[in-house]
Amino acid sequence: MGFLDQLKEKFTKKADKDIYLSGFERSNRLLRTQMNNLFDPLRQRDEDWFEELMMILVESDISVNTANNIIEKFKKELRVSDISMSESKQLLISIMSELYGDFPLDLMLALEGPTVVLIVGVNGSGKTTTIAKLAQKYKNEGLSVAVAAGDTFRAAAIEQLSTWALRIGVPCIAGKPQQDPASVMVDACRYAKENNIDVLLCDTAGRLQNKTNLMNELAKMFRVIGREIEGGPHAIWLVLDATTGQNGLSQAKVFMEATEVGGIILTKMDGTARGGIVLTIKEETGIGVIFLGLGEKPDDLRPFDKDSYLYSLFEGKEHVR
Ligand SMILES: Nc1nc2c(ncn2[C@@H]2O[C@H](COP(=O)(O)OP(=O)(O)OP(=O)(O)O)[C@@H](O)[C@H]2O)c(=O)[nH]1
Ligand SMILES: [Mg+2]
Repeated sequence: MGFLDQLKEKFTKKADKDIYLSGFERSNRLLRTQMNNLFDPLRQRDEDWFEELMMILVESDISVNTANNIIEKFKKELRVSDISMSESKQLLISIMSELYGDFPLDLMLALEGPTVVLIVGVNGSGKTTTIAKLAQKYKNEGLSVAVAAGDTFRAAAIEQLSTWALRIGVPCIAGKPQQDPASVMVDACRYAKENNIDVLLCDTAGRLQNKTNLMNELAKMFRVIGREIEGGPHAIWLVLDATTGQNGLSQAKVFMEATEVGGIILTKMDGTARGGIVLTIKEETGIGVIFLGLGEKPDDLRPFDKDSYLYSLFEGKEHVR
């Protein structure tokens, strides 16, 4: 069985397949058409063909570096085996899968006490909405959840998170506008310990006025969280707006320098984002995508699944019955 058939077999059994397909539809339609033309059995794999492949990959938001790596590996494998067009498409996908590798998929809960998750990322990337989604997810899983409004920079941010918390039915620990976010974290950690909260999700401000300020503010938050709760924060997740593509990635790198980001949540994948960004992020930062945001509602969060992702990238709706 070829790699694509294996993916299809795995994919058709997944509970999330419809969401993946409809969520990714807009992102991947163009890529799929281009790939189908490229892998037409009547075409020759000459230099022009590889150039076209390079362009398609780069247009799908795979960085030039990553695309070069993929094509180099692809050419090397093709040199040792003379295979048909459709087999070579499978080979390409398997190379992309291998390149992505494997990455932990969800939160590791602390053995004892609350597990603290800090959500960071630039303005408007979707941090607060993602916290609402995560709160809903962990609550659905039977865990006790609280959220902390660590973005005291904008008054509206506190209101936004507390409104979500009320709707989802989880407590929200908030301070006053302009209050030191670290002091909100202290209150939130104490609340979590006293109330046997399993997962504390902390929102942060996304402004990036300068790197030193950002680093200092985040460092202070870590310090106080660590002081209140052993081992905390247990996870630092970076929220990245997929529609900003490689531009967003370079902004994200600033956060990665400032903090130990352990995973990425890629939002707005339901829009016009191009799917290749997932591979670029992993290749350029070594950090994998844990969740995908596929809409604005608390239910619109899906664990990232490599097989489903690759399958919907290359095949899409018309191939799944
Ligand atoms: N379509 C879509 N919209 C999203 C998604 N995630 C967030 N949004 C929207 O993006 C906008 C910004 O989201 P927020 O959650 O406020 O972003 P933020 O990072 O907290 O922004 P700041 O607090 O200003 O730094 C809102 O209109 C959200 O509804 C997603 O997965 N899909
Ligand atoms: Mg926010």
